[in-house]
Amino acid sequence: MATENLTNQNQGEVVIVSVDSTNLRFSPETITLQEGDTVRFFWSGELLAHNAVERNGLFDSGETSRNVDYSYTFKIGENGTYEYVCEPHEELGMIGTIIVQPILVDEQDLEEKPDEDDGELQEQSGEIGVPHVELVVVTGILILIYQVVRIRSFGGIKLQKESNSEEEMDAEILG
Ligand SMILES: [Cu+2]
Repeated sequence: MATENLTNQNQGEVVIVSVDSTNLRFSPETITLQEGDTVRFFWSGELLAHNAVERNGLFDSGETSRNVDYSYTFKIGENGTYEYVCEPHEELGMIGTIIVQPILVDEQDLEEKPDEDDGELQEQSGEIGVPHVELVVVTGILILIYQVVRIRSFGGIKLQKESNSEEEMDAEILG
């Protein structure tokens, strides 16, 4: 299922490899593709007959020819570096390289998702941090209020004692 999605998402580029003016070199000699992309070996009316054969047989354009139009599409999972040769001219250095990179689209999605999670976790810890500061401030204010109330109630007790002695004096006067 996932593989089908990857194939559909990737439109696939086609990169053409031909033979250069020396008649003994692929052009370009090295190409870089992504999985799903296609290499197209294409030449016509060449002086010499050539072919393109991957060293491990992954692709093979067949018999050497002065006119070749052969394509190979790299499948998902076929990332890697591939060397291919023109069989009659390999010893003369007619060798090419294809670098096939894995598709990055879904890897990027996978990389982005943990980043988003990290961001959420950081935000959450930030939210926890703010109440901590508020708690300290509120505790400090409560301690201040408690002390103010204590001082005021001591004053109140003194006032009560004073009024008590006044009452006593009144009682003495009345008596
Ligand atoms: Cu050749």
